[in-house]
Amino acid sequence: MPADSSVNFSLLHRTCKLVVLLCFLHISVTVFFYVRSMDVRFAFVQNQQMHKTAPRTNSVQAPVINRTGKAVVVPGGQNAETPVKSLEKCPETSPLLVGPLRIEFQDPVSLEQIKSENPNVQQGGRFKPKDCLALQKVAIIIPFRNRDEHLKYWLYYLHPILQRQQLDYGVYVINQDGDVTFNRAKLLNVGYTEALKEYDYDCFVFSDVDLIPMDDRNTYKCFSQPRHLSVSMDKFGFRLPYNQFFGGVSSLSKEQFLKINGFPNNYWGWGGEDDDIYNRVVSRGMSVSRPSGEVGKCRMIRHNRDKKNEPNPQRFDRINHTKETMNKDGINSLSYQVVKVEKFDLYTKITVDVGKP
Ligand code: UDH
Ligand code: NGS
Repeated sequence: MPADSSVNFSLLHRTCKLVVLLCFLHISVTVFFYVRSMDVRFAFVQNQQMHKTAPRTNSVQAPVINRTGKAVVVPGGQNAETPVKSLEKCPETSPLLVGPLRIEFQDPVSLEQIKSENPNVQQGGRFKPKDCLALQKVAIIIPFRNRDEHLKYWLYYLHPILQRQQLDYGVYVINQDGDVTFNRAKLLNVGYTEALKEYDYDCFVFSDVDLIPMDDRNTYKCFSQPRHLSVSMDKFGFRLPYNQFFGGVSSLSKEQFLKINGFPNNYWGWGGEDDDIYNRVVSRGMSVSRPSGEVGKCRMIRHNRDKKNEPNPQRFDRINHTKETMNKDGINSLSYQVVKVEKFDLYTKITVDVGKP
């Protein structure tokens, strides 16, 4: 081999070595920066996720009221003075309302279905909005015996409505034990008393189990005067049967309820107890507030007269004497025995012995 070709070869060899070395260096530097950028990206994603989940963790905690009167949510263990997220009050009119609703009772509904469609309802039928502070704490009291099919429709329709109304609410089914004559008003008094043992409710909605509102603008809350909500029922051709009618669904604040000494305890059987409540309201200088006929439309689930709830022959005499009897017959003279309290997924059932006529 000639000498100059051997020099050329050695030069080529060295050049190749250098190129390979440079390539290796280049790859190392690229890999180094790539791995570093992955670390940063991972940390960023982790950080983002923490930010996303943090308010959810906070929102299940009870808000406290700070010195400015604003509710703040504080994470457990931290100084209560450190505001993390403040819950604004919910608006006067919920932005979630949709207006008229289609209500029908042809297809059966199951409790499992209702539960899965209302994942935010807590055990015992409790709910409060996550993103704002509800304006009222409402206990919904249902007088009950042997109407499980009606109760399913009630839960099916009312839970979504009440959540859209942004209420802090609980559902209490007051089940009359035994088979003595039914006493609707006394059961409602029991519901008021028992619900208050559980939570500081400031408003009470008393609803028959078979009445469903046809418009979610008919808010199940309290007003400056006792409210009658079931003002245009399908069975009365969507109008009031008479001006003083206060039956079906009504609401009273705690203050209004106490002002009338609650409801009468001695109306056994069907009829008149709602007229007595109306008399109590007006005799204490209050009036009845109502939604419009359009917003107050509701449907009743058709049924036959229940056993042990025959028309009460004493009702006419009793409603003629409300003024004289209301001070000693009411929440101040209520006596009953709780037989059982059951916390179901969608409601609290309280079985009570209300005595006999
Ligand atoms: N209730 C029960 N079980 C009873 C009786 C009454 O759960 O055995 C409750 C229930 O919430 C009902 C409310 O009390 O919605 C009022 O009951 P009601 O049956 O006195 O009043 P309603 O207007 O029916 O529902 C009146 C008799 C209808 C007879 C119709 C005949 N076609
Ligand atoms: C009145 C009853 C009320 C009852 C209303 C509607 O006559 O308790 O009918 O009844 N008052 C008296 O009997 C004194 S309903 O047709 O919904 O069953 O709420």
